Amino acid sequence: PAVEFGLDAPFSVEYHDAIGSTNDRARELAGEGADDAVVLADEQTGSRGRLDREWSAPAGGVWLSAVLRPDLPPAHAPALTLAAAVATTDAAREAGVPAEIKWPNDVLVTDANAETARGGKKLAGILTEMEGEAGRVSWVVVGVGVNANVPADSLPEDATSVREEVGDVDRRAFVQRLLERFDDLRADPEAAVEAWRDRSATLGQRVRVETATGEVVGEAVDVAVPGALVVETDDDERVRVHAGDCEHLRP
Ligand code: BT5
Repeated sequence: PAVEFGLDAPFSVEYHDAIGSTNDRARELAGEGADDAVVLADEQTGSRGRLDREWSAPAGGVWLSAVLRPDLPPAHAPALTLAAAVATTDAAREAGVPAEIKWPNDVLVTDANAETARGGKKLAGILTEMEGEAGRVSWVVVGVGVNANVPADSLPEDATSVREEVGDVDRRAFVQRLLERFDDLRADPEAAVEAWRDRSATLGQRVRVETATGEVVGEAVDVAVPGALVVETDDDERVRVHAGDCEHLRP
């Protein structure tokens, strides 16, 4: 059963020892009119990544989803994903893990062998879902999954955890820090984008992005408000990419 989590954060927190997916529960709460609510779980049994990919969420992680009702056009919602990525990166860094962000939503441990340019192992991911009406957002659910106190051998091969990198972290303090930082940035897309730039593993890299309308290859030169990646292609065209899987290529 859900219990209240004694957290001093600008969100009410509903805690579950185990749940299917915190994003699914958050969507349910959103449908009931919730606002500034967070669902947090120790373990998820049916969690999702983007494009319905599977997400491993064993006991000991930080699995949470925030329900928000921002007064925004849907096109501005990506800034919330960037804000969550920044908040997660900062919480990880404070826990002693050198983290950076791969566009748009992967938090990676900084690759000590920078020659590969591919980025380090994945520590956290973000899944943003929303519903809108008449050109405005009615609710957004921002789901954040952080491999906190979980053994790396219960994760996919390209993944790592806080435990694996530096040892266990105080999850309550971690969540508190993450939510406070997210709260600082969520109403300020410019600040979120600025902070995202500073923590980016993608800018300056040669990338291939799979978008719904085809593939874009070139150098990632900037991220623009509210969250588009700007890619300079080989024929010197600047293309804005709004969504898609991004791969760092060898230079
Ligand atoms: C993501 O998807 O990175 C978004 C993950 C969001 C998970 C959170 S947990 C709380 C909330 N509730 C949910 O049900 N979901 C959210 P994507 O970029 O599509 O990456 C998915 C891919 O990452 C998978 O195909 C695997 O290759 C890999 N993967 C799966 N589990 C992982 C893990 N725990 N750590 C690192 N990588 C993982």
